[in-house]
Amino acid sequence: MRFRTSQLRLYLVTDRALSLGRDLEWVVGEAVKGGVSMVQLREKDMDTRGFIDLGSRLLRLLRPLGVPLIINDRVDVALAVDADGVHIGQSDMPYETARRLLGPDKIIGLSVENMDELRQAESLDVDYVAVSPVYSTATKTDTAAPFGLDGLREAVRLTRHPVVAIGGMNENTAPAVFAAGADGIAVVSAICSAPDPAAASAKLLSSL
Ligand code: TZP
Ligand code: MG
Repeated sequence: MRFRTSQLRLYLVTDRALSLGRDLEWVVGEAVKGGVSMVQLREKDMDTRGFIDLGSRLLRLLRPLGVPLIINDRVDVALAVDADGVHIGQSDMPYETARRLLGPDKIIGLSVENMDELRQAESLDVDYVAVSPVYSTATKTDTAAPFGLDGLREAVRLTRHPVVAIGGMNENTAPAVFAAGADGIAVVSAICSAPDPAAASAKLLSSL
């Protein structure tokens, strides 16, 4: 077993630029105190050395707590730090290649941006799919058309994989997303940009 589906429930995706100048380790530590159950380190512009350093530090924080650390896009960084897995998108390394490099025991999550991609993911042994985006969001503007709640419900019906909802997740949107059948929400700004990331995480969980 690579992880428990329940660990997808509150999934933090990091963004240093949205963390109000605070140290990312602190933000992640507080978020986990508030109940975050999985963490994805997402760095789009960091050099490889820095990415590996930061990943190693987060792993030292998270592993003793049993919170999986997932690396966005970079299979090499995930291998270098012995992270728990990777999250890939449709133009990243193909699933089969990532699985071959990472082996059978690591977590691999895949973003799907439409129903065709969701159907294609049925033949892959991915650990979860991220329905992206559920709502449009200022955090990522180069997204596909939002699924909306109806699209999310349809995605949950179609797929055999656990489903994570991403895009515009906050304490107001989360309850309906879970009611639509999502196993988890992946959250950037509602936690990274919160004045108190621990309180924000706890409040998100208590809204469900
Ligand atoms: N992928 C699809 S939407 C998104 C990513 C990384 C950003 C979600 O950010 P927020 O602030 O939780 O809406
Ligand atoms: Mg990607």
